[in-house]
Amino acid sequence: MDKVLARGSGNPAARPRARTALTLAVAGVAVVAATVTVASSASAGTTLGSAAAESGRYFGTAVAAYKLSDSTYVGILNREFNMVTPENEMKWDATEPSQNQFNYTNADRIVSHAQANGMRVRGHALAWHSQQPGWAQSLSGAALRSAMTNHVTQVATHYKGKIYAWDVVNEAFADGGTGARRDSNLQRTGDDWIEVAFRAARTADPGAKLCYNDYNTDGQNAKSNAVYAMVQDFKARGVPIDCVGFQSHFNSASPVPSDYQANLQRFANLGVDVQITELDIEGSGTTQADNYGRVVRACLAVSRCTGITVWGIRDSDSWRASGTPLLFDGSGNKKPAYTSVLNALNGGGTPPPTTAPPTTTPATTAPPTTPPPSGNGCTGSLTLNQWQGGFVTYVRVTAGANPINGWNVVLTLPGGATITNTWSAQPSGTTGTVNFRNLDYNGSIAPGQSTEFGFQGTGVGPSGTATCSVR
Ligand code: 9MR
Repeated sequence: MDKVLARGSGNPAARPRARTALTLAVAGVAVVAATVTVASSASAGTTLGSAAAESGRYFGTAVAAYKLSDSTYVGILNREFNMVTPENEMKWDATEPSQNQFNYTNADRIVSHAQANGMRVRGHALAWHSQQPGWAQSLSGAALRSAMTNHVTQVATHYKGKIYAWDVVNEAFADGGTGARRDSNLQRTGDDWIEVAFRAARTADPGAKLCYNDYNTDGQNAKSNAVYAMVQDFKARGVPIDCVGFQSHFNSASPVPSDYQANLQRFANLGVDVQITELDIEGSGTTQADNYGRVVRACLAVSRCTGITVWGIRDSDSWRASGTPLLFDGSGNKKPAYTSVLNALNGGGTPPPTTAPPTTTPATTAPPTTPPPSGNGCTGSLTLNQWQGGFVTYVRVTAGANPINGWNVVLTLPGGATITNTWSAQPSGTTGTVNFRNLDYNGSIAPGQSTEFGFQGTGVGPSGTATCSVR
């Protein structure tokens, strides 16, 4: 389906070893000095794009055409990224400033730059209530519907074969607790405007993945539930949809949701790809870096999360520049958030904190007169996040009075529940009574300390406590 041979794209299974060998060979004499970096992962990528490609994913950025003459900007773009999204140049106002008169000059510059440098392109956005040209803003009813269909058809045809994925429809749902569609001139043409746009896009470019894209849908809430229901309905009725984009614009008022990964996973379970499409996180230093790491690890944990796009390169390029939300500072230097993202892509940040064994020397005096606490030696407590038709359960495993070096948690799922995805533990099955065993990195827990694993499923999830035993 890919028409552009992308740097770092293709069959994930075929690439990593070859790249590793090349990287190490090129590193040559520098290997000794670089031991600390290289040793952490035999196949570590050294740029965002190459690190993401190790797991078959892309790492992209929004690009503004007028910045393609800025050498610092282009240097970072070409070095780090293997997907680009035109930040404004493919929007309706830019591509069809007068009705049926199309202008692709700036969008074409970005597409040409991408093709010349082995990057793929996410098209953004065919149908949206915002950034419409004035002539479209003043249309309604059948005239607007037909103008929209024509726009989708013309633009998707112009770029046929050059787009990895299109944001066919952007931001069509309202914020707040209603789960309603957002009011707009497009919405007032009838509820079916979204599926009409998707069908027109499929007809025009059958090779592009077709995405629905929105914000404030990054965790489970009324808005994301409404998008979920739409995707479920589209899949059931054969409306062509291949992916859902999660914009992921975060700040202190809108932080990374605790169920971010679970939310990506429940959409993936509907049979669509999920993509993080406009990531930026306001902040600085360690806090910002940690949040970026969480987002990247969430995507990596969801097999159908196919890639991540940040919404700009340097902080100064951001639509929210004052919030310094990106991976490079205004001078183009890598920020701690960059390192956190690269480490996460390379798998370096994955293991949850497990507490080191106590460093105090055991007492050499008289043996204890009371026997150490007996029993199972660990406990398992469950936190359930339930929604209609699905759930995520987090299990906290806590050691008793003695250190433990391996654990088993056994619990029984309610009838009809099926596990679809587990992280940080190895499950024995997906229904009924399931035994979860620690992984290599989280079996050892110091006295009184804990670690956490989780699983997602369909149906009603378990809650309460689980039986924990030491291995
Ligand atoms: O980053 C874009 C900015 O340059 C534009 O002025 C703005 C106008 O609406 O759109 C910004 O990009 C938006 C994207 O197209 C859709 N999701 C929200 C993004 C940030 O506003």
